[in-house]
Amino acid sequence: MSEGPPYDLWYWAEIPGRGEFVRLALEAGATAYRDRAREEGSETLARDLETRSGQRPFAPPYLVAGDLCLAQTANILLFLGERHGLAPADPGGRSFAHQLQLTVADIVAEAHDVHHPVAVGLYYRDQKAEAARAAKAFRDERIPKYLGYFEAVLSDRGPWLLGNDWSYPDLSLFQLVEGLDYAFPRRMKTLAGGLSRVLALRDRVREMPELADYLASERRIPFNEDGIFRHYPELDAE
Ligand SMILES: N[C@@H](CCC(=O)N[C@@H](CS)C(=O)NCC(=O)O)C(=O)O
Repeated sequence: MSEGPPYDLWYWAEIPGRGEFVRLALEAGATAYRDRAREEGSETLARDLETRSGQRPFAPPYLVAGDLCLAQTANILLFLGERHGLAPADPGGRSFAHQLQLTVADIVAEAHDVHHPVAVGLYYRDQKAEAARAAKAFRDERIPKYLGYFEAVLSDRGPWLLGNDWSYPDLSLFQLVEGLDYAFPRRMKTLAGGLSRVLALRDRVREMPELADYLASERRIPFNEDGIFRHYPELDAE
């Protein structure tokens, strides 16, 4: 079985979305990959997804590594982390990295559901009243709870989530904070005082030499209102 790089990453071409968590790990690990839907379009991705069988993905992102096809963002990162040294190799560290990534996945899903609280298949404009209620709870309770958790992890260890070296959950926490800042700038400003370690980590990732070229490139897709983190001013507040 051959599953080493170069890899094929499949993710919607128009949004950073969940694909970005994988992309950041591939980029920071200097791993060769093709971003297939960016090259060939999201229709090609939809066709590719339809024709897969066996260990088939439910939804993008998925990563094709030789004979392997891996889906679920945290699962892909577990694989890349192990294969490319982007996480500790010991069982405790490896598992804690995965645990942190799954926690990021949870808040990412909640951030999405703020603008789609009734149904994924409906437009935001068809669920605006429910979204306003969901946004208030997300802003008031969930953002502080999740980011407070990461703040506590960083105060136990630091300066990175797993201690002295960066690992893939750091890249994901960076992307999460960037996304929340984009979607909820007023709320994030209010919370900033209690999140000094999380925000310092965000800045540290932003300055990583391994990511400098990528973050300055057109490969890095800006947040937008088709993605997971959407800036609807009516859903933000202090
Ligand atoms: N739990 C999965 C979620 C995957 C997912 O929801 N992908 C979205 C794009 S970010 C999608 O295309 N979903 C299609 C669908 O749910 O029907 C992960 O973390 O990768």
